[in-house]
Amino acid sequence: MYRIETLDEFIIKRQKNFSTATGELTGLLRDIGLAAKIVNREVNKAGLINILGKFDKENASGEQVAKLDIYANDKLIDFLKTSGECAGLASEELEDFVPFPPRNGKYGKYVVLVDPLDGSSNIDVNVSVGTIFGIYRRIGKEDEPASLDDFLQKGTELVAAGYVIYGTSTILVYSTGNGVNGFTLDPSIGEFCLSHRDIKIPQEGPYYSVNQGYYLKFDLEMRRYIDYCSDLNLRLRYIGTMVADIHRILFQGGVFMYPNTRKYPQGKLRLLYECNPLSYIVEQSGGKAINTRLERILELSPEELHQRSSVIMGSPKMIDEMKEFVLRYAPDTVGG
Ligand code: AHM
Ligand code: MG
Repeated sequence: MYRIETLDEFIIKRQKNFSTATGELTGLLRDIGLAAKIVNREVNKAGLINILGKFDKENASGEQVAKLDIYANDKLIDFLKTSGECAGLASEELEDFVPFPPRNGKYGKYVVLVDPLDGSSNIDVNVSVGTIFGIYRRIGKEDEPASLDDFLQKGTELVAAGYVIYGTSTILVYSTGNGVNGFTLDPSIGEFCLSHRDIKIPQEGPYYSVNQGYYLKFDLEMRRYIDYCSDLNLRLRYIGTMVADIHRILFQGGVFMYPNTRKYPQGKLRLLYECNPLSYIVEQSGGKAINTRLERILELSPEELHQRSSVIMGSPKMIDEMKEFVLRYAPDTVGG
């Protein structure tokens, strides 16, 4: 008989496959799942209560943030701070990382990076938003508090990453480096239930996702590639919530691009808590993720918390095709 499998059950079952696992990462993932449920509750009732609107402050990247961003940020801190497994959190909403206090004299083994509410400009109009997270094992010792170096690790060092999409249903997708699985929140029982086992991105797909409004601000090679997508009659879909655009591509195939523009010469999206976790998921599902210099996103060396990057990710065949455009039109821009 078919029996549902909850996120907690799944995480614990996976932990048992690793004889050396101590349960700390398991606890951390469960805490993130719990925080996601609380954020989901608030996102769902955002239209009903007076939580919408803007605070009179800007986030660390100089953009206006909606109140729910702060709420999601605070909930993640609340849940992770007391968990004991996490030594600190860095977030799009905070200029500096937050170190967490020790438990029983020991600091947590892991640090977490988050974009608490991705796509926040979509909240006011009832369009999907998301949460993105990446987890690293700390470089520092357990008797020392978290330091910046713990957070400035390459994406290749991620031990787990994922996202939550608050859409027509709420889905949590994550990987610990052994494939990608998705869990849909069943509101009647308040549990994330395994709904998408071992997600594999299609080799190619019918969608391209880019803010075409910036077309004239992109470099020539990206314009030529976008022309090519259009010539192929690929369908343009751009939600303005990266999580939602990637979610579509993960299941139906396609390519997501946020190239550098004149306004954002390094790209707009943040390497550590937007590009890296989603690149990890895309790669774990069989896809590829690179920047416009054709460097693998996960191999980029971060220098600061809020570092930006250009990004192109999605179905592997399409990324390979995109590379050809860069090599043809701008061979000199290609990185080492
Ligand atoms: P946010 O995390 O501050 O909401 O911004 C990130 C978002 C991505 O989710 C989305 O792909 C992009 O910024 C949209 O930017 P633009 O409006 O420039 O196309
Ligand atoms: Mg955001």
